[in-house]
Amino acid sequence: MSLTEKDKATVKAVWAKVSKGADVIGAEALYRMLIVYPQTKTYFSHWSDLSANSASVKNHGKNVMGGVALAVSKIDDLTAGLLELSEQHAFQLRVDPANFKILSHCILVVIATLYPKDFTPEAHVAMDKFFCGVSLALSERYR
Ligand code: HNI
Repeated sequence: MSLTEKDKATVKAVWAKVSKGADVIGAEALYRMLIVYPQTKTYFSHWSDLSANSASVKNHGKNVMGGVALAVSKIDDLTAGLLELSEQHAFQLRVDPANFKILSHCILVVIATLYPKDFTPEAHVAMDKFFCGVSLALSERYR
């Protein structure tokens, strides 16, 4: 499953193209997760408004994509690079790690819909492997 040097280069190239739209990707992916996998709404019951483009969804979408940007910068050692985020999700936020795959999938779908030309099969497989690595790294502290 580990990313090859070619995968890493592809992820960085895709990220260079889409990162300027990171806030929009984050908000849309988060909203999509809440609609398609409504069980995920339990983690956000303290928000007053879970609708598309609400301040909470926009703000948290931005936070999540900040985490993805961090992951791209730590792509050579995702486990160490995301350890603090893993710690937070495991012990403070208590998010079931199965949900990392769910949100990763939603981010992938949104990138595909917003950047169809850049989302080639090669980009798809590299990004899929990257998000698998991110999900695994975020699950580290649950062990
Ligand atoms: Ni997640 C907070 C990154 C998946 C529920 N999350 C954060 C923060 C970052 C982040 C960054 C802000 C931390 C801080 O305040 O210092 N989360 C990520 C990343 C992924 C992810 C990179 C996966 C790609 N988080 C998930 C999933 C859920 C989730 C799948 C639940 C379904 N995260 C939360 C919650 C918070 C959170 C809840 C606190 C938000 C708040 O407003 O209270």
